[in-house]
Amino acid sequence: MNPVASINPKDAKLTMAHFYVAFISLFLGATAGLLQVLVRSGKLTLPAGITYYQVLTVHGVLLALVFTTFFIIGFIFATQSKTCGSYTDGERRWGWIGYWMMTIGVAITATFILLGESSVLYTMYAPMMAHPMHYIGLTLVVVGSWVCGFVVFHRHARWRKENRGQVTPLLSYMGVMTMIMWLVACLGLATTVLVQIIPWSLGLVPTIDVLISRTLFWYFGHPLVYFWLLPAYMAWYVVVPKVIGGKIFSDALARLSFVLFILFSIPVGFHHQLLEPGIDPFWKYLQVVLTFLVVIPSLMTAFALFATFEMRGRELGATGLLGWWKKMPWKDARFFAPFMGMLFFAAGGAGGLVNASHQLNQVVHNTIWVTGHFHLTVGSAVAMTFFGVAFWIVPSITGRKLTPKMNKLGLIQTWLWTIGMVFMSGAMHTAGLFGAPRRSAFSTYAGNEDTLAWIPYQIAQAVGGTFLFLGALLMVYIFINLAFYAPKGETEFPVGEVHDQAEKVPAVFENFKLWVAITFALVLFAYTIPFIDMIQNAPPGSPGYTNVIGRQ
Ligand code: HEM
Ligand SMILES: [Cu+2]
Repeated sequence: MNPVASINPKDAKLTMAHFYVAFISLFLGATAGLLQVLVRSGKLTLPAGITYYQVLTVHGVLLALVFTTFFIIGFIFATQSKTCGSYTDGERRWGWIGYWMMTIGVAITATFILLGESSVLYTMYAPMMAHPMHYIGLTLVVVGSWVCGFVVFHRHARWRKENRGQVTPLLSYMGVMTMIMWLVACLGLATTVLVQIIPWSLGLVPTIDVLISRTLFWYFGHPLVYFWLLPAYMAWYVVVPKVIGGKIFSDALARLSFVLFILFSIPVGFHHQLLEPGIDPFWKYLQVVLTFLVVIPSLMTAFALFATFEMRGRELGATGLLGWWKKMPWKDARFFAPFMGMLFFAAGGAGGLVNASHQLNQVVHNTIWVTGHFHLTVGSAVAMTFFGVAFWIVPSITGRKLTPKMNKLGLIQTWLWTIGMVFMSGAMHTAGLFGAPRRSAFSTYAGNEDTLAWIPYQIAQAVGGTFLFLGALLMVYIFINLAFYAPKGETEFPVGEVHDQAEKVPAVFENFKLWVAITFALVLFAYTIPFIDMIQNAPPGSPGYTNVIGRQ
């Protein structure tokens, strides 16, 4: 083991184990993405009986669920070990138990997707029905992630006990908040999977209530996107300021924004169901209002980040409104990648306002616009931030050096992703406005003229997707180099300090019970009556539909 590693090498091993799964998933998921854009351009037909839905299931599950979750948990473990101090042997053992549960779960689910038994996409909407083992595998992933969550809670509580009265390390606090959000969100997923879907896929019950299942899914599905985003915010609030040589604008503001994200991202799942019959418009309206409240912490974040940039720029002598721009370390991949992610996030956020607006949603619902949207948010803002983190965290915790060559490749990687995403996402947004559907293979719809107009955009999408695929390959190459081949040595683990003039941190932020209680109160407020409605007016359930011959 390397003595210059920036965290306890045993903790580093646990984090790296998570990262291996994450980057293998990135590689396989990006390969699926390339196949999708090629199929949709009309230039490729999938060979050997592989179906478009099967490939799309691989893509969604591996990138949106596996890459993200494994990277996030690895990242939270490393940042907590760095800022609170290393885990005890007992804590670490539980970390490994969680890791193996998740990894075995992924292996089971991946097997059944590859066998063609589970082409139900990553949202696994009923009444599409997968093989029961698909759901059982995913259950293991979720339960494993909970085990990891409890390790994070335990380490944080131990720090508090050992440092009574002091403000907890910001990164550890943020890790705890992220895992709280994840646990509360997962209650919805666990309910539909354990109570409805698994018994139905096993044939124990003949039908499923689709509306309830989807509602429980989206109760989970929206906070899921914030589970992806909050770790990127951890990097933006705490790591990026240090990378540019500045200070965190305000610890209290960062904590407040995390609290608000929890409150406003759980009781809002209906904004994914605006066109769902069977939900009273009033409750959709209410959840849309709660959705728009998330603008507050988003703008707080944007303000804090750009304030940090400006303060640092002025320290370095910048003047005028945008003088700081020239003072930023553009040649540092640890800065450049997350910064481009932030820019993409601003665009993605604007599109999100469209999605969440009831009337505009009618135009874009289920079109490829939506896919364009979330490739800006999770596919760029989050993914590029994670790449930017990987550039330093991998060598830092394994006791290696981020060489100038890898830094340069990191800059090229960021450009590939940026160019690819501008093309792909731009084409998706535009074609979506013309009505091109998401989740569809290539079709000329019997020569219908309106649909022929989509084809140029689908070709642009394929060009962008090819750049992205190259970007993903380069990222995997950089990861392997940093993990196994980079020279031994020290790499900074950048943890920002708070600005001297920042406000003190009020103790109430540390009152997790209070935030969870308010969250549940909001959830009950937003969901109780609609659920009573759904149960009282339940339609007859649906049998399962599958593309597998011989299974019903
Ligand atoms: C090589 C890079 C990528 C390419 C070429 C790519 C391409 C695509 C395409 C063409 C679709 C839409 C297919 C359709 O609806 O018919 C899609 C869907 C999707 N992508 Fe990507 N993507 C890439 C990277 C990512 C990343 C990094 C993430 C997330 C971290 C991601 C998450 C998703 C998700 C969640 C879907 C929706 C799947 C579904 O509708 O079930 N993609 N991608
Ligand atoms: Cu949402």
